[in-house]
Amino acid sequence: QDETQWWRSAVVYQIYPRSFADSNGDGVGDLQGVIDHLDHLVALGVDAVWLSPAYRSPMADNGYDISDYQDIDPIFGDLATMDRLIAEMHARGLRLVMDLVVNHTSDQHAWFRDALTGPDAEHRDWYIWADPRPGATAHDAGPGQWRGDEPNGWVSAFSGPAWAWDEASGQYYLHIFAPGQPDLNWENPKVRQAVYTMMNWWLDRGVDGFRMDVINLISKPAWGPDDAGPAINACSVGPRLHDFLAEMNREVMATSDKVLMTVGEMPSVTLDEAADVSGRDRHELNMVFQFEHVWLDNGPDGDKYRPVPLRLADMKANMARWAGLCETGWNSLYLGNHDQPRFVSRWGDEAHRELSSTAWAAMLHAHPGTPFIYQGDELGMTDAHFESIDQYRDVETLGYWHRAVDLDGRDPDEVMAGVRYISRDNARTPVQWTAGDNAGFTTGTPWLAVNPNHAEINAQTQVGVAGSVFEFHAALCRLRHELPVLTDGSIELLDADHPRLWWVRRRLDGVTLDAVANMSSAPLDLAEASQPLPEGRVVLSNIVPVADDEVTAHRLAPWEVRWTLS
Ligand code: TEU
Repeated sequence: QDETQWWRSAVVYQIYPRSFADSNGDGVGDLQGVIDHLDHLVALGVDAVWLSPAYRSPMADNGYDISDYQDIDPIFGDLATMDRLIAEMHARGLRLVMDLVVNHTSDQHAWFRDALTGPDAEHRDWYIWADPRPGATAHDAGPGQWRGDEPNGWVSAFSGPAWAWDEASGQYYLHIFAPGQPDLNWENPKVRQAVYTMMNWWLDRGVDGFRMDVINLISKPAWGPDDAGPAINACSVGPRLHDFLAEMNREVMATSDKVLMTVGEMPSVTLDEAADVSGRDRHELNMVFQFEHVWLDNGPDGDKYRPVPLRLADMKANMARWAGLCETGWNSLYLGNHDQPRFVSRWGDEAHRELSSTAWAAMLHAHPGTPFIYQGDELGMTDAHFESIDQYRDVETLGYWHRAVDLDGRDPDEVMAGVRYISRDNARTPVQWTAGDNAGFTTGTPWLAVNPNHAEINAQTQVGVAGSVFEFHAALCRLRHELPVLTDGSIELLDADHPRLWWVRRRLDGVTLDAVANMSSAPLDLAEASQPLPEGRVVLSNIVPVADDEVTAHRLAPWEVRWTLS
């Protein structure tokens, strides 16, 4: 492994601490719970962990609303536990990538509380304030509802206006997400310096990098009263984004004596923009999380709660296209995280759960870029399958439901179908460690219901057990470290239009890796492929091979995936 670019050949595991493991019985996962399960990650063979926010927070958005960047929320532990986590990880050769949420703070952050004291407050200009729209009249409206004189028509990512009214000063403040997540004003150099100082403080504590939450939104565009639509689109890659990231790189990353990993989460980013952010000679970030492939099944107007079926050919084309990013910059590879449903439920087939989850994972890992495994996906965990809206906790889901059902009067059954498909809570149910009570996640009452299928799907029955989904993921990690072609090889997409066959060919220095999968629940006759499968050494498979079987040679079983090296 080339230490100066360790993140190119790494596999990263994402921990959402609230749902990972609870050590003290309060029903919420915590940092001690992470420490207790580090050997799970060693057995899996990942290189680094991205830890979703554990900072002090009133939890309006499960920690993506931070009230103190330099403290740990008591529900997760304290700074001493954090220091122990870093030490225990480093002792096992694991690196820690912290979540950095600096597009916005919590409305309980000391900076915002000061800003609220009035237009002359020291921190007033740390946030984004605007007068009511001239000439418009306001009516009283509940929190999160339109008053009628908002500065413009930007819509928050969690439904409703992106502007919240401050009665005391007679101004609105901008919040692209929840009202409890006011956007920071990055035009103010004091804001930027405060962020860099805080990042360096974490680097001094030993962290190895940052995953930067919606970092493409920090530079706001010039806007007028007639602007409308999702604020998240309007604010993507604003005019000074590259200046800000280059400055951050100079003030933080370049001053570190170790090689950090930085990944910018960037909804709506284009391929060209991502190439600029991650360009090797530009010194901004190492890589990006782009969103195009997880939006392919969004419905009309990009409404993800009115999903349409995924066409595999679209996914194949999209991933092949984004692979191009790795020529000059770098891409990250993911199918799921704490904001997406479980990919096995979404795009696989739970009736073929082990096969379809491993087929998807293998095809993801076959692409150029750094793969991310979201907690539980290495076990083939499924969606929550909640029956009633009362079971959901996610601020985005509940905001959408309120708007669609209570305000717009849509049919609850229809809205519920969308929620069940796409809700972020699908992937936030507790990690299933055992078949026992609460899946071994907690001795108390879990904050979000444990999936009853933990009786069948859990770590205990998979770790060290040949043929399990877990051991398949361990093989993916191993192969990443053994085969340079996975990191550095060229890529070719074969049979691009085939609706069920996924075939990717990687090449490097005379070595060819063919990743071939049947992405359907029916057998696939290989005569349908445009060329014969190459003979070679099978280095990865999710079925038990039948020696010299004529049938297996000429067809792929439902959801069979095969990596062949020649
Ligand atoms: O998410 C940003 C984001 O754009 C989406 O993933 C978001 O979940 C929304 O569904 C878009 O449809 C990041 C975090 O990952 C997410 O958990 C936070 O809620 C959000 O930023 C705000 O900090």
